[in-house]
Amino acid sequence: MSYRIPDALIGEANAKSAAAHDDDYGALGRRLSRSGVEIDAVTAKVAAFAVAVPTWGVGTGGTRFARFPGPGEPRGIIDKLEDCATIQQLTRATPTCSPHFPWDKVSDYGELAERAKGLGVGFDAVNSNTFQDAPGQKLSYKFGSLSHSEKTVREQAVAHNIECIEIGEKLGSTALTVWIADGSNFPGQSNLNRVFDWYLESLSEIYARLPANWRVFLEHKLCEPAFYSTVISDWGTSLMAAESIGPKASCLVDLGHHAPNVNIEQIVARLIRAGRLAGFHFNDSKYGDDDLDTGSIDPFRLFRVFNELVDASARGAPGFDPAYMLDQSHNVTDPIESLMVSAMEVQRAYTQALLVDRPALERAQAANDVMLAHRLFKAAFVTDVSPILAEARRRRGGAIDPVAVYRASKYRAHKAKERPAVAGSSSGIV
Ligand code: LRH
Ligand code: MN
Repeated sequence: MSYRIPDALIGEANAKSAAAHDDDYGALGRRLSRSGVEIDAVTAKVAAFAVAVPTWGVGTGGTRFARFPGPGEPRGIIDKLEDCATIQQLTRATPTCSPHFPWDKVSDYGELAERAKGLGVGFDAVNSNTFQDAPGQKLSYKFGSLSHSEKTVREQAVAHNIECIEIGEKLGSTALTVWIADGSNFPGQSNLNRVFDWYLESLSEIYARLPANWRVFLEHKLCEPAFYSTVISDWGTSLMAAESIGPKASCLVDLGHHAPNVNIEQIVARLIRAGRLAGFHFNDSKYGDDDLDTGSIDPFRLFRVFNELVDASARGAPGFDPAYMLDQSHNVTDPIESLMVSAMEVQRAYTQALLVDRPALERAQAANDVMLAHRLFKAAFVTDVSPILAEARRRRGGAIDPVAVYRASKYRAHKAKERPAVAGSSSGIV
């Protein structure tokens, strides 16, 4: 029988910290009510907020140089689902996971859906993979996939994406995320226009196989693994593709996929305006696509992004229904701890954005009272909303302090016994 954290452990821990938590929650509630904000209304919204966990994130990540697996590494999708369920059990913020194929391939997806249901985890968008050559694959993606110069390779990539849709249907998913590594390393290596035509041709064949209630998320990325040109390199190209493919296509923003210092919240505002914001792959970065823990480097940027999302929701922006997912690589921490903390940091940015006094901000902006506008904006960001996050968890049966309960449970040590270590170190992101 594989170890699960007993819910009683959460109850005991919450009971121990209840008095301090209630005191903090009460104090914040009194402070917020002085500015006309009813704390329980905010907590209710936060409790309903969810972000999906990437199945490829629960194992230790690595770089091209090395990967240093930790104890109790998940051996396959069933172990990954167990770990996703543990993150959900303690945070109550991650009811779904986002699978990746063929990394999560199994022979019976009906059985997988049952196992996931039994663990209390659902499936968000499925991710296709035409950036690696799978064992036994006929044609290589070395020179591209959906935009490859050879029709046979494009057709192989299209077939893989259609297979991902069919798998997703069995798992109860309703979206396909398509990120392709296609690009070039040398000027002249590829025709920058023709590769986009081939990509659109391939994508329209995938689009034609989308079930009525499905969406396709196009994920842009500035560079890596291609370092001269990338076919879907930025939001503009992604929007051109989505608008030419059809209404079920939209643009997914991975926070790490932009040039340094790009104003990502403005890109988000433009995609919302176009009614084509698919959602997010949340992470953080300092240099490139570092896939660091969300909110660990630039929490103010995350807040600025959520300010655009809350503003859009408040004004009822047409077609506004973004999917929230984490996409990180945990090279030096316990992935479960990183994913729990990151899910909470996403909730934190959302909560802070809910506290922006929008009518007052709008008046200050209209009056060009720059300092007042900035201070009103910043005031929400500097509010410590930790008691609201903890209360939202507690009301959903989660832990006031998920990391403390996780450590007290010795879950990782239990898994180290259950999951014999795979010999030898390797490199690569998963
Ligand atoms: C590409 C990416 C994409 C995933 C992969 C694991 O950098 O962000 O979303 O498929 O990471
Ligand atoms: Mn991503």
